[in-house]
Amino acid sequence: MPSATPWGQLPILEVDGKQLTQSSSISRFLGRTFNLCGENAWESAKCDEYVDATNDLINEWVGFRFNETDEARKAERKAKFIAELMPNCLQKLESIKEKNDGDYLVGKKLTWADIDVADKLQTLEDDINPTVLEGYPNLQKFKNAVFSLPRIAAYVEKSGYTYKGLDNCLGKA
Ligand SMILES: N[C@@H](CCC(=O)N[C@@H](CS)C(=O)NCC(=O)O)C(=O)O
Repeated sequence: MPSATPWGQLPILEVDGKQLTQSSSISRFLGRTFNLCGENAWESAKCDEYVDATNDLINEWVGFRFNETDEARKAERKAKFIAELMPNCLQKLESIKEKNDGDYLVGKKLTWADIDVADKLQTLEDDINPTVLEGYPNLQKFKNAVFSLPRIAAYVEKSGYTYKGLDNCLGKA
């Protein structure tokens, strides 16, 4: 049966009757539209770097969490994720944040990468363990700064959005 979506997947953003898919493409488009790509081409590229690097981590999380069907392999991949892949990535982000003054990852202003990465950190807290950011004080501060932005806080409050929420939707909680 032909898919109802362009690539057979969600999310989809619809703008003026046109469809855009792929979460990072959607986020980057919104970043450009709302001037959240940093002050210059370099800052824009650093946004891409941080989002792509954390996509690698999250793709592995999706791999064992949702796609892996062999239970032994799932447990093995999850253990490696918790012991190695996630702490390596969090440590790198911690030092990136430590070196950048202010609240955000790139430059002095909020970028789409901040929203993307803060959301991924929230996903890890929701799905792996609420304590995953312990030992990463700069990341905790960063995530809180993003989620305290009034319009983001209002959105989270209204939607009740977390990945636990997604599991509830899928009947897996
Ligand atoms: N690379 C894609 C991955 C999207 C993806 O995996 N979407 C899942 C839901 S989160 C999906 O629609 N899967 C199809 C299905 O479950 O039938 C993106 O970042 O948007």
